[in-house]
Amino acid sequence: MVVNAKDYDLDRENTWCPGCGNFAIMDVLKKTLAELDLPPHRVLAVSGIGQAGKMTDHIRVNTMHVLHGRLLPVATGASLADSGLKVIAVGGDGDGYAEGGNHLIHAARRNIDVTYMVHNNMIYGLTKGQASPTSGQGAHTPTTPDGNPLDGLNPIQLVLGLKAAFVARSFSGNKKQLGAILKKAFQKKGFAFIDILQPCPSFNKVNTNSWFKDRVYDINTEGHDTADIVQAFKLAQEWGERIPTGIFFDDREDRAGFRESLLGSTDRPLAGANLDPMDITEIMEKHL
Ligand SMILES: Cc1ncc(C[n+]2csc(CCOP(=O)(O)OP(=O)(O)O)c2C)c(N)n1
Ligand code: SF4
Repeated sequence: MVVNAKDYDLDRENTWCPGCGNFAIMDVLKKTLAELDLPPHRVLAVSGIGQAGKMTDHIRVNTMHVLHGRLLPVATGASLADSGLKVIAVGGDGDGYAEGGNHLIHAARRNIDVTYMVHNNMIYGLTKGQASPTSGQGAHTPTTPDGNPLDGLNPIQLVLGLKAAFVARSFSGNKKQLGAILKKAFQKKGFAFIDILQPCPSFNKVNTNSWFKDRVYDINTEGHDTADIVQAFKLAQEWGERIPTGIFFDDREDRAGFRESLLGSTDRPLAGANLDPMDITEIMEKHL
């Protein structure tokens, strides 16, 4: 089957603001799925509430638009239930690092077979610009009118610390790099995490497209060995005049995914698995 990027188009009104980084990310996602010849019926995109989460309104694959912060539990269930699905989770930095932060921790340590794309615009876009976990210290937002007293969360360090199978950062303004990273992420077995820097021209007037463009550089073209997690940690500490992007860590160990750990097999649907259920009649009778 030969799939074209246009096969993923959905003709629906789009409410993203002009100049929003979400357009480029969606464009690259569709092109990458086509490059990998993944037909729409074999893909499930799960998104949380937010501007990034609206992606599932505009891409013709199986979709679930779920509660804010809860996309990873749903993606976990779907990837367990059907090994034939390519499961993608898409959300914002608020969705994934604030309300959904606990799910991120356990998705990474369980090594769920999901590609997780976080559109990181360093604020809450949909709800009009409040501070998010990645907002920088001093950022003036409606919830931090005197400047954010906290330092921004570093998602790359966090997820490297969880030894996720694949850890990367890209930028919506570098479609070539984003496409190459997404392609590798989709081919990775286990949890593949990509933090994608994106401008929100309507509410983030500091971290603009040119602000990112002036700072980002590619660690892979500078020779970073993606098997070296210690060096990855060192690189991940950098944030300021230079911002490292690229693949930080690509685990060479063929670790079991969550499905394999639970079911011992990667190709059986959950419904067909022999889970050896125990008889709980005695317990029920004792306590009812
Ligand atoms: C359970 C729940 N909590 C909070 C909200 C309100 N809410 C909706 S979107 C959002 C934050 C959006 O920011 P982010 O996840 O970074 O995505 P963006 O819109 O910037 O892409 C919040 C707090 C909600 N809808 N549901
Ligand atoms: S508010 Fe920001 S994140 Fe939302 S669509 Fe507009 S530019 Fe994009």
